[in-house]
Amino acid sequence: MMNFNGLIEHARSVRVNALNMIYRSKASHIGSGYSCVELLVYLYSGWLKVSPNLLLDPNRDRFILSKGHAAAVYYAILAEFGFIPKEWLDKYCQINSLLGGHVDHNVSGVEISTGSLGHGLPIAVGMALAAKRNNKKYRVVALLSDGEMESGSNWEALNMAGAQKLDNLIVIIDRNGLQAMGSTEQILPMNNLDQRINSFGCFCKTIDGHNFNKIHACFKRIPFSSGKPSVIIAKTVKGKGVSFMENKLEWHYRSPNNEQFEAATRELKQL
Ligand SMILES: Cc1ncc(C[n+]2csc(CCOP(=O)(O)OP(=O)(O)O)c2C)c(N)n1
Repeated sequence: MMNFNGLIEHARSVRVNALNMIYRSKASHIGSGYSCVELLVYLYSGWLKVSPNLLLDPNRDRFILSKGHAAAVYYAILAEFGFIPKEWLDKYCQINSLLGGHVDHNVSGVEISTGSLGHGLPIAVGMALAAKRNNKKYRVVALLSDGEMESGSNWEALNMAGAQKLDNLIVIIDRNGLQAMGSTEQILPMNNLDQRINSFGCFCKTIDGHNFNKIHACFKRIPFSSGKPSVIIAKTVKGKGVSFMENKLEWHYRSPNNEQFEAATRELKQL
């Protein structure tokens, strides 16, 4: 049985660390990171069969953060779960730091570099196909943003994943409804996203992406259907955890000033 209190504590710690990193370096994408904290904490708290000792194990599960601009939160996750030293976070986005503003595979625990949207899922499909061909049991998880579903490469990849019956592939779409310059619905509506995904031979479920009970209930059932990729549309809130950032477009690029940093720190302590 999982201890959800422990997971909530990890989520708080990751949000605090990412806030410090982004404030210190005047970097961006805090809202993008905050929307996927619970999903990442859940995956790294035990669901993924990967650990700092298993980095080169050919049977390890593979995780790809396709929305590589959420690097601050992902690096905070890697530090939280022992893949990199916590002190490295202090140098995030600074000269001579290994930790830059987009996810880099030179960092221990990172499978592939990401940041140019639309590439994570096609690579994940290749990895999942390789597992099937080589009779390996590992699973491949790709976490995408919703705006990223505007890239045709993702639909090509889903089409292939369904056709190849990749039930070792798990796709999570961080459905926070906002992208860089507006809402996803203003920029390119995603009508019937779940039905469109299912029509490619995948099995899609929609969950609350911040609720550990719901996330756990969903992940226990993977694969949702034998012979089909499992796709999770995780309904999330961009900027989740800090009231004045939640669902606010400007927190895609904005970096907190002193007052905002202090107010956010106070709120995160009370969560
Ligand atoms: C191929 C490509 N084009 C443009 C960008 C610039 N860019 C960075 S984040 C972003 C959109 C963010 O919205 P979304 O993809 O929904 O992610 P969110 O941060 O909301 O989770 C864009 C267009 C990019 N990283 N890659």
